[in-house]
Amino acid sequence: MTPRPPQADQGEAEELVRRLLKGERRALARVLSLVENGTAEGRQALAALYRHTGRAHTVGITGASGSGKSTLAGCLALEFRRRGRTVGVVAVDPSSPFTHGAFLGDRIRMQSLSGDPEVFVRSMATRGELGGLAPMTVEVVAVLDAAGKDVIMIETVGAGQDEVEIASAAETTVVVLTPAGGDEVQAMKAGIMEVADILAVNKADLPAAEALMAQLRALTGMASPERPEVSILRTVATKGEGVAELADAIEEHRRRLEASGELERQRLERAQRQVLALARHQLLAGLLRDAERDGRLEELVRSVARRELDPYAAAQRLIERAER
Ligand SMILES: Nc1nc2c(ncn2[C@@H]2O[C@H](COP(=O)(O)OP(=O)(O)OP(=O)(O)O)[C@@H](O)[C@H]2O)c(=O)[nH]1
Ligand SMILES: [Mg+2]
Repeated sequence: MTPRPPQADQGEAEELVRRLLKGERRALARVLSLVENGTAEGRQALAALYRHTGRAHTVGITGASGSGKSTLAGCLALEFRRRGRTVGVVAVDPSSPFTHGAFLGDRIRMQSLSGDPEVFVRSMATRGELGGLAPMTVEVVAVLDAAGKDVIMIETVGAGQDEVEIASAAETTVVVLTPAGGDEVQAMKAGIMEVADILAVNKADLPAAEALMAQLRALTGMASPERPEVSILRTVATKGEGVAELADAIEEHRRRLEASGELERQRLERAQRQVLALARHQLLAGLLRDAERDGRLEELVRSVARRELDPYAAAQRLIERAER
C-alpha cells in the first residue's frame, strides 16, 4: 500500500467539508464514511469541520432491545421536522437493519420521512467493542452537527454501563421503558435514574403501563437531589401518541440546561474526557508500537511471568523507554 501525499488528502478533505457545510448530502455521506473507517482524510475532515459543530441538540434514546426506540425516534423525527428542525439519527448497533421501513409503524409517516432530505439516518456497528457506543459515534455526531442538523438522536440499546456512556455523549437522555419489561425497573433502576433526563414509558397501550408510571414516579421521587426534575411520559410510538409531549420535554430540557449554565459545564467535561481519552489512546498506541517492534514488550512480559520482575517495575521500564 503506497501512502498518498498528505497534501492531496488534505485538499480533498477540505473540499468535502466545504460541500458538507453547504448542505450537500453526498458530501455528508462521504465524510461519514471516511470518518467511520478511521481514515486520514476522515481525521482531516473532522479537524476542518470541528469549529462548525456545537449547534445541534444531541439526544440519546436508550433502552432495552425492542422497547420501541426506533419507532419513537421516527415519530420524534417527524415531530421535529414539523417544528421546522432538521434531524439526524445515529442508530448504534441496530439489531435489525435501520431502514425507514423498520423506523415507523405506519406507511404514511414512513413515506413522509423517507422523502425528506432534511432527515439523515445512519446506522453504525459497534464492531465488537465493549459498550453501547460504537468507537466513532462522537465523531459521526460531530459531522451531522457541522452539516447543520438541528437535532441529532443517538439510538443505543442500553443496559447499565451503556446508558452512562450515552448520557455522556448526549445533552439530553431519554430512557425508553415498557410495561412489558417486567422486572426491568428493579434491574436497571440504579443506572437509569442517574442518567435519565426523561423517562418514556412506551407501549403504554399495553396493560400495566399505569403501574409502571407509578413505580417510576416513586423511584424518581427517591432519586438524588441534584436530579429532581426527571420527566416521566407515556407514549404509544406505533400510534404517535405522546410524541409531541416528548418533543416538548426534550426541548424544555435543553432550555433548562442552557439557562442554568449546566450545558456549558457539560461541554467542558465532555471536551476534557475526549481530549484525555484520545491522548491516552495515542500514547499507548505509540508505546506499544515501539515496544513490540524491538521485542521489548515480549521480553518484559516474560520476565514478569517468570517472577524475575514485578509488573510495576516492568510498566515503569516500558514508559521510561518511550519517554527517552
Ligand atoms: N404495542 C406497541 N408496540 C410498539 C410500540 N412501539 C413500538 N412497538 C413495537 O415494538 C417492536 C420493536 O420496536 P422498535 O422500534 O424496533 O424497537 P427498538 O427499541 O428500536 O428495538 P431494537 O433496535 O431492536 O433494540 C416493533 O414491532 C414495534 O412496532 C407501542 O407503543 N406499542
Ligand atoms: Mg431500533
